[in-house]
Amino acid sequence: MREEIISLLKKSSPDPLSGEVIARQLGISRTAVWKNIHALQEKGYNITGSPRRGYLLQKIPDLLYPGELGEKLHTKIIAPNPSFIHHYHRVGSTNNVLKEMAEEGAAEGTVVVAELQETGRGRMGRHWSSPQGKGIYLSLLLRPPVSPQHTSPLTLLAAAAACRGISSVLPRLLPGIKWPNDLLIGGRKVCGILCEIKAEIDLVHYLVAGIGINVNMAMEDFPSELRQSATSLLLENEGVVVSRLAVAAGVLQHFDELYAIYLEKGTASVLSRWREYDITLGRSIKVQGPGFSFTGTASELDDNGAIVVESETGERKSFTTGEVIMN
Ligand code: BTX
Repeated sequence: MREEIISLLKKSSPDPLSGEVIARQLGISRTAVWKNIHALQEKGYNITGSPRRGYLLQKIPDLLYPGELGEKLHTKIIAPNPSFIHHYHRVGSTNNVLKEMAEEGAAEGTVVVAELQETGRGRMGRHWSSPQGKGIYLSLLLRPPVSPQHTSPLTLLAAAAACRGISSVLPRLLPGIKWPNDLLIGGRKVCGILCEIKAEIDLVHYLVAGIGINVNMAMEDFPSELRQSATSLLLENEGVVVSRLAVAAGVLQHFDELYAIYLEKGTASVLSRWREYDITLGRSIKVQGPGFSFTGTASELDDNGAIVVESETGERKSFTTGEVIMN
């Protein structure tokens, strides 16, 4: 009912709509209209009411409500309708919430978004800073018909989709991808991606792609240890507030398009999109992870998205996981 009221108010805007008309169109009482308007105001919608003119929607909140996000999407697989989107004001980690849903049979394309993560996770058990209402914390569920060893391109796909989503709202900003999927602007991290899979040897049950984007953080919103290495879209946008709804919708829209291409045409199509944003290849780097470290020049991506590194002595190694440090 509330979504129907919002929809009527949006259609009528910038003119107000009387309680009587809303009540008649939705077949409810004027008291029910008033109660729903009050509930919407509590949810952050700025609706003014005057006894003679009626209700006027002044502003929608920049919260990632399914109705608002869904309205901006024209997707086929990822959140094809708003019922695929699950919004929380506060969670531990959106990846954890979505993994539980996946275990219970949630469909491919299900999306979880949150305003705040208490225990947002990065790779290898690291923490992801997720202050309330400042960033985008979203996870989406895929059930790709591929074997587990062929899922690494999907993490690259998530990075390319995030770059495209950001650029669709802020074309002036030029995010680059540090392999495999850190988005940097001016050398500082603006977005991180955590993909987790559940699989058997030759069958993927599901993959959860978690995307965290720093949108409206001022420098003081970051913990002090991140202030040298992190940035936000607001900071890169000369302090002008950025619509989280628009960025989240842009990312989901581009994810949907790239995933459809991936399903139809395979990995090579993803790698070419990823390369458009790459800032790693050709650079002198160190790749490290549990029990390994290798220094050399990032020479290419192999057919599966692994990075090939060539040392000074000509030794070549490829890595499917690891942390890249750029020299
Ligand atoms: P990562 O392991 O590449 O990055 C984690 C590291 O990045 C941390 O150790 C810290 O140094 C730094 N860091 C932490 N928070 C931020 C931040 N907000 N901005 C910049 N740097 C930061 C990256 O892992 C993967 C992050 C995925 C986050 C999403 S949010 C939705 C989903 N749910 C969830 O729990 N994780 C994902």
